[in-house]
Amino acid sequence: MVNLTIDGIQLAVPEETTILEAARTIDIEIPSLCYLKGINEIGACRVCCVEIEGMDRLVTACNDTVKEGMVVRTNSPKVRRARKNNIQFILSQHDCQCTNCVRSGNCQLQKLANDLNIIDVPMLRWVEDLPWDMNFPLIRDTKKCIKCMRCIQVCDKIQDLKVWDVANTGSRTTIGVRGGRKISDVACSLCGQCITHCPTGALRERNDTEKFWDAVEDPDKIVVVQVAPAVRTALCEGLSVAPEELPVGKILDLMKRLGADYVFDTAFSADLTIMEEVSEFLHRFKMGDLREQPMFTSCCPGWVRFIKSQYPHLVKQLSSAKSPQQMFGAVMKSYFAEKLGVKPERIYTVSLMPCVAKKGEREMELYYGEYAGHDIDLVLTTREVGRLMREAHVQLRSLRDISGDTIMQEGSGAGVIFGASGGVMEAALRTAHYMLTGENPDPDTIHIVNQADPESGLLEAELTIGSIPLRAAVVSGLGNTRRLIERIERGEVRYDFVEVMACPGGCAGGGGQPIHPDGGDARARGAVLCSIDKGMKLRFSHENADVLRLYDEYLGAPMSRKAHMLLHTDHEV
Ligand code: HC1
Ligand code: SF4
Repeated sequence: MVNLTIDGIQLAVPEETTILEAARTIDIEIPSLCYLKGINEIGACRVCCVEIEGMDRLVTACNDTVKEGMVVRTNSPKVRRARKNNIQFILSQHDCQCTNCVRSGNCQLQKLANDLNIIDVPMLRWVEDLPWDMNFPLIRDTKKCIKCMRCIQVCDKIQDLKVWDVANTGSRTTIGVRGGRKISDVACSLCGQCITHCPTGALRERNDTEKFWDAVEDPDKIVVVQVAPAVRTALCEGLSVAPEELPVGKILDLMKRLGADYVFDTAFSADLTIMEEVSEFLHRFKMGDLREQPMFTSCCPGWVRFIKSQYPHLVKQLSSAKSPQQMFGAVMKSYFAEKLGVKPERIYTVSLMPCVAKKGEREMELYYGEYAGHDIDLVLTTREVGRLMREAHVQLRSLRDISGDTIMQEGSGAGVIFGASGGVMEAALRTAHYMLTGENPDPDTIHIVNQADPESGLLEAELTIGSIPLRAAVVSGLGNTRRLIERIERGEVRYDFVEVMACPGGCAGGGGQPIHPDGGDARARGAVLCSIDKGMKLRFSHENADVLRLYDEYLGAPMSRKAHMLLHTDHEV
């Protein structure tokens, strides 16, 4: 242990502890901006500077470690002046139009400037402004970039894609797409992790909220909304209330209040995905086609973009089942349109998703009978839903906990856990057990969802269903995924079925979720989904009465010709 004094308080901490972490153990919060524990500890912004007795120069607390006998001052006049100067220097190169910034009220720079009592905006120096494709789902505003390097580090260390790099030199130094290329020309997975780790408004999703207002105003459009599993764990965060205070039923009511005609829970189509994906898996598995093993889940569009750009030879191993988002749209524009007696073109499908890549996934077209456009017309992130709610000044206390509309009202707990890493696999294994043995397993004995190792993002399971041995793996985070795929490719491990989610922790940690200074807690959000599942009567996708009716009245059976045309896709095209 190392003994030191911080602001007159004596303490002992393990060797190699940074001054910033040591101070936190005694509840002294040293202000920081670029710091992200374990990911970005480079002292770039110098906001965490502190004074050390006996040293002339100030040191950065985020990457300087404690020394025996060290005396640290975190709040001396010299420190306060330097900290203020450092923030003023950053502000001098920053577009300070806070009033119309998407991060206003949730910007770490804004908060720090305010906390440090900075009321004079220093003279604006020249601010770099690189051009950007505003149609791309991920938007970068260089004028808001503070060169903290978090995006570079997250994309490199967590997602292993290295999309961002330092651009220009000297006073024009900024961050841009590596090699000066266009974002649409590089292998961005659209996971949005750089957005949720950006301290300012330099990165955001494309704003699609106006399209929603246009749709609900259009009398020819029938606006049909679905709410993804992970949205119900996080929308509450923007309102600073507990998840129980904003259950999915209230989100459905919110969307009706905003003008939607019909509202549904994506858990319904997650159950439908399970029916198709498990049937496909068992078919591939029984055929013993090892060329095609393991079969990979395909519901995460960040992962699908990743495998297509990084491992194109493995794309054939993706399940051909569309994601729940896409299946929902396909069913709406066929079965549901028929039930309503309207043309598919009148149905306008909106998805509320914790995800930025879903905005890219919607480009997938629906080919069925006559061409009917896209399965999904509009994708809004959890953050955009929060903005719509504020814009329409809907008060949380006025929302009622309603049910989704018929005839896609039911969603099982298995569908709900899709939103946490391991949830798709657990839901699939519940139904695979039933399909193989004719009996339901005890769902509480399959421990997969939200159970992956926090370090590696990986969970491996060997299980026997009936008399059939199965090897499954679950992984989240694209860097973790790359490590797993390389082990599979080297023949070190063998699996039958692998679930991959691009964002650490799964959709709960999605790039469209509310933003927190430390990136947010995906595992805590996942735990909310697990407890919702545990509290539900319906725990199995294959017992969803509305899904069964859909097969009965319309699709025939899982993997039928009609199911194939509507609910599956060819990822290799
Ligand atoms: Fe997801 Fe999915 S779980 S991909 O994370 O399969 O976005 O929540 O909606 O489609 O159901 C996201 C979440 C979501 C799909 C489902
Ligand atoms: Fe990298 Fe994901 Fe950001 Fe794309 S969205 S740049 S892959 S972190």
